[in-house]
Amino acid sequence: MAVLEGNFHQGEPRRFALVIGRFNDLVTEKLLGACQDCLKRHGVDVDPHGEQVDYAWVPGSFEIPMVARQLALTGRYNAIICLGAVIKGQTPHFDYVAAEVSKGIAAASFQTGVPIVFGVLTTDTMQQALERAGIKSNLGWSYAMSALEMSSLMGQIQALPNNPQNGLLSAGAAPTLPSAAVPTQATSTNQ
Ligand code: INI
Repeated sequence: MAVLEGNFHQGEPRRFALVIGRFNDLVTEKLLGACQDCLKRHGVDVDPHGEQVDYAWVPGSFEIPMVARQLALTGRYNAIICLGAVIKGQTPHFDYVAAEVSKGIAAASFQTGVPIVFGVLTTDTMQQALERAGIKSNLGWSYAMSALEMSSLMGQIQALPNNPQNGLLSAGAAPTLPSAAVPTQATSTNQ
């Protein structure tokens, strides 16, 4: 039997997508900076013209889940990191946006089998958001760590003996093809 535990170093190069909300970009750009720093220091080439990280900018957190799901369905990524900042205002708008982005990201991850990191701050004030995006700590770093760990863990699950998803990676697929994108095919195949 096995103990399954993700690690933070790259065995083989992995691919990541970052989905970033422009709304409150004072905060989201700081989350992005720490996220890139963490990935880079763990050996990931974060250059947008490179082979390992793609970036998708969306208007606000509400749009994050749809884009994250579409990216996950491409089968191109080992993990996706969503970065947003939802900050309470004078109206209930905050509640709608916060509820949809959290539910939507969870649903997208669950439906696609690709780890999608919930890197969306939900705070009462801009001060609280900034404290979590660089003034005190920067959660962007932790979100990148979660993506590294989860992509590694999912790779280990994929490699388990007798996993019916194993044989389904197409012969010509890139070695970095995330196994997580495969389960929908696996369920219809009797191996
Ligand atoms: N989007 C955010 O990312 N953070 C917020 O705090 C926010 N507030 O409070 O309005 C916000 N709204 C925009 C929303 O995400 C959509 O982009 C917009 O409603 C268009 O669909």
